[in-house]
Amino acid sequence: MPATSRPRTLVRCCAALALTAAATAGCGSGADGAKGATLKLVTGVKSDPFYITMACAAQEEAKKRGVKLTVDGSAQWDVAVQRPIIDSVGASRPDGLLVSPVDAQALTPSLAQVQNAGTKVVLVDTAVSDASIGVSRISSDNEAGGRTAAKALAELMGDKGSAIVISVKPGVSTTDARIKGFTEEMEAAHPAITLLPVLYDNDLPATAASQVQATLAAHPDLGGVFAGNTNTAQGVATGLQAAGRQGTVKVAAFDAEPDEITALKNGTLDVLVAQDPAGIGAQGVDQALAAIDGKPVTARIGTTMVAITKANLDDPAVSKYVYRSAC
Ligand code: T6T
Repeated sequence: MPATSRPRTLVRCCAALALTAAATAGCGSGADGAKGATLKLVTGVKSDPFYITMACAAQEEAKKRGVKLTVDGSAQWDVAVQRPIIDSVGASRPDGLLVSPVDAQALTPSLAQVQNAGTKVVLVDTAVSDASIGVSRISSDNEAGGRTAAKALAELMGDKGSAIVISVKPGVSTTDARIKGFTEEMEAAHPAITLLPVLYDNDLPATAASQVQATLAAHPDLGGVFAGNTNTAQGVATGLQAAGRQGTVKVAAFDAEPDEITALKNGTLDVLVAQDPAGIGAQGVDQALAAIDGKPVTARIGTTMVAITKANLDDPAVSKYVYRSAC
């Protein structure tokens, strides 16, 4: 078995520990065999508070575990931007790679190459459809999050009028699941609400702003919007304010970054489905280190989500899920 496929850090730690074996009990047992491992994190979008919060917690966990973690990410939500980053990170042969692939198909060949070279791959937040990729997958239950948003929005709309979903791009595992959960819940439990065709904004707030204004012009009875993530929610809020319809058109949005919280406070957004990017990041490090150390790994981990409204925002048990814009 080539050296790379054996938990390299285990080898190094044993060598290091061997020196001190005289003083301490046996190697690896109890000792953190993954100490000194090299880990890399490639996020979806570097400047996105969701991924900043994830990276901060992953860094803190890595420090606690005595391992080096370097973070990189795309400037925008784009396969053509993220693929070369994954390829170059992969070429550096880290012991572990935590990655949020921005598409469920297009990045599989690159990730397979990294994994086949012996790097332990952990999929954090988004995933690829190929189940052979990754030793662990850690994310919110996005379909359930979509259902929660539908229930909340239907109630806010008084169970009538038209509603629309605006999201990032087709082919993104997380946001596609949110749309699925939202649509199924609306169709099953709120048939009186007319669901307009889904629009995609390429993760650009300005596009979401013009899309919501165009929809208002075409559908004056628009009563609700489901925004699939942070940038979309920002754009929807801007569009409703520009149209003077903030507060009359109800909005359920995913995520809880600072601009969304401001819009929640001023009544432009009504309910946020906040995820736990910090938990995803920290558990990503732990799962990667367990795999590197040849210890049991959890294949799938579902993380916490909370619904935030103006009414419960000041509750510390809720506000702790507001995303950071810096570590
Ligand atoms: O909603 C999160 C993340 O879960 C999703 O995969 C992409 O968008 C965000 O990063 C928010 O911008």
